[in-house]
Amino acid sequence: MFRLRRSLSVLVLASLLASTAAVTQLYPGRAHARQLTFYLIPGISTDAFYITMHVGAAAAARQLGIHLIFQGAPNAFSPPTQIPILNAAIARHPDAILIAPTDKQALIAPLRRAVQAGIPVVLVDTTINTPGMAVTTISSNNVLGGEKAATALANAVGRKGTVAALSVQPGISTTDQRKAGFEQQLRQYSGIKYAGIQYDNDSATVAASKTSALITRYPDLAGIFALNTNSGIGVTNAARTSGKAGKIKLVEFDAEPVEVQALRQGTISALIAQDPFTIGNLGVHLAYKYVNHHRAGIKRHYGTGEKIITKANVNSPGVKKFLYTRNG
Ligand code: T6T
Repeated sequence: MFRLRRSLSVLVLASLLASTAAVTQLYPGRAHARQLTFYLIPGISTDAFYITMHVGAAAAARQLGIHLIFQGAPNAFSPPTQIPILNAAIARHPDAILIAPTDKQALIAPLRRAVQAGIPVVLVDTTINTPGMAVTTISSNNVLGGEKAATALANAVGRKGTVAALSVQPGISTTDQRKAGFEQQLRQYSGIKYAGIQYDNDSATVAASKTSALITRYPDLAGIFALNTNSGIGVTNAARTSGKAGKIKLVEFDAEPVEVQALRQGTISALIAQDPFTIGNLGVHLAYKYVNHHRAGIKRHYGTGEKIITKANVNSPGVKKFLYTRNG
C-alpha cells in the first residue's frame, strides 16, 4: 500500500514538474509562486459563442495553471446586467480581466476603474471607444464579415429584390461594424432595395416578430441578414412559420448549433462564422504574458478570422474549428 502510494506521488510530482517545465518553456522566467486568477466576463453567458470562447480560455488556463472564473449575465446582453458583474470582479482584485464589453461607451468608466486598480484588461470579441486602456483587443474582422454577408446575400437573392437586416442594439462594436460593412458593400448592387435595419435587443422572440412584420410589409422581401445568433434564430423561426423557409434567403452571423442545422436543411444560405475558441485561448495566453512582464511582443490587436460557411463546405475539415459548441 505504502509502495503504491509512494509511486503514485512520484508520478504526480513527475507530471507536475513536466507541466511546470512546459509552461516555463512557453514563458521563461515565470514569476508567480501563487496561483493566478483571471476572470472571463462574456456579453451573455448562455450564448454558444461565449461558451465556446470559455472552452478555449479554460484550455489555456489549464495549461498555464490559472484559476479562471467565467461569469456573465445569463439572460441579457446589456450594460445594466454586465456592469455589476464587472464591479464584483474588480472588488476581488483578480490578476487579469478578459471581457466582451456590451456597449462601446457605457463600459468605459467601469473598465477605467479596473485599470486604475491595477488590473490588466483584455478585450475579447467586442471593444470600447477607448481601447488604448486595454492590454490588447482580440476579435474577428467584423467590418469584413459584414461585407462578406452582403456579397453572400446579394448572390443568394440573384442581385435583385428587397433585403433587410436584424441586429441587437446600436452601440455594440461588433454588430455596428457588421452593419457598416454590410451597408457599404450592399451599395454595389443597384438591383437591391435596402429596407433598413431593425433591433431585437438580443431576443430571438423579438427578432421573429419583427421579421414577420417585415414579411407582411414587403411582399417582395428576398433576403435578410441577421447580425448575430439570437437575431438569426428569430429570423429563421419566422421564415419557417410564415412558410417562407428557403424562399426568403437568409445570411446570418455566427455558427450556433441551431444555425448550423438550419444551414444543412437549406433554410439558411450562408453563415459568417467566427473563431471564439481562439479568441478565448489567445486572450488567456496574452494576459498571462502581460502579467509576467513579457509585454514587448504584445500587439494592440489580434484578428482571429471569420469563415463563410455554406452547405457546400460545412463538412470540410477546415470549417470544423468555426462551429460553436453548447457544451462548456
Ligand atoms: O456574434 C456574437 C458576438 O460576436 C457579438 O458580439 C454578440 O453576439 C454574439 O455573441 C452571438 O450571439
